[in-house]
Amino acid sequence: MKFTHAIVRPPGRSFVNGLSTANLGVPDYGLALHQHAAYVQALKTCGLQVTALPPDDDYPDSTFVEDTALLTPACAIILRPGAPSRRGETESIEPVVKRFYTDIEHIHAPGTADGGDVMMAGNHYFIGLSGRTNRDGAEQILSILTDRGMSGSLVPLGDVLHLKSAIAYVENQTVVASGELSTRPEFGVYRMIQIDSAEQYAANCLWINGTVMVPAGYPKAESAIIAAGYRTIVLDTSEFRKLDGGLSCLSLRF
Ligand code: CIR
Repeated sequence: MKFTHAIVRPPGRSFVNGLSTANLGVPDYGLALHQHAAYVQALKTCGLQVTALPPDDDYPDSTFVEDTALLTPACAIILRPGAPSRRGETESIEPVVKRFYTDIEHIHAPGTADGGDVMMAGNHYFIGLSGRTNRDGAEQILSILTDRGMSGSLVPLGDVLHLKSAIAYVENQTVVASGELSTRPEFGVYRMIQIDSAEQYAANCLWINGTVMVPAGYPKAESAIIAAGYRTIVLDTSEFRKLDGGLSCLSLRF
C-alpha cells in the first residue's frame, strides 16, 4: 500500500463551536491552525501531495474531512455524516473528489455513515456501527465495496465515538488498538499493538507509507509502536482532541 494524495481543510473561525463530548474546554483557534499546518507538513514529509480546501465557517467541524468520504483504490463514496450539523460538509468535498475519481457513489437517506467509522485493512473494510453510522449506511457501503471486488464487515461499537477512535490499521497485518477494540475476535487475526486505556486517544494514530503519526503526550503508545518496528512522527493535536478529533480525522488519504 502506498498513498500518494491527501485532502485536508484547515479549521475556520467557527471551529471553536464544533461538536464535543471531551470536556476539555474550548479550542484555541490560533493554536489549532498551527497544529494543522504541522500536520500538513508531516503528510508532505511522508510523500503525499496535499490538496487543501479553504476553511468553511458554515461548518464548525469541517476540518474533520475524513468523515465526509471514503476513498478506496477502486471508487470514492460520498458519505452522509450522522450528525445533522455536519451533513452539508459533503457538498464542497465532492467537486474535489471528482478531480481524482470517476467512479463516485453516494450514501442515501436513511443511511448515515462517518468516515471515522471505516477502517481499511488491505482489501477489507471494517465498518463501525456507532451513534453516527447506522446499519443502513454501513450496508450501503458494504454493497458498493463488494460490487467492486472488495470486502467488508460490520463492527457494533459501545462507548467510542467512531471505530477509529480506538483502533488503527498500520499495514503489515497489524492494528494499534485500545479498550473495547483490543479484545474483539474480528481483529484477532492481526498482530496487535495494545494501548493502555489511559492512552486510548493514541490508538487513533495514522500510518502513511511506513511512518506512523502519533499524537503528542502518549509516551507508552509511541514506545510500543516504535518497538513494533515503525518510524514515528509525533504531532500535537491538543486543540482537535478538545472536539473529539484526532490524526486520522484531519485528512482523506488515497
Ligand atoms: C464530531 O463530533 O463530529 C467532531 N467534533 C469530531 C469528528 C472526529 N472525526 C473522526 O474521528 N473521524
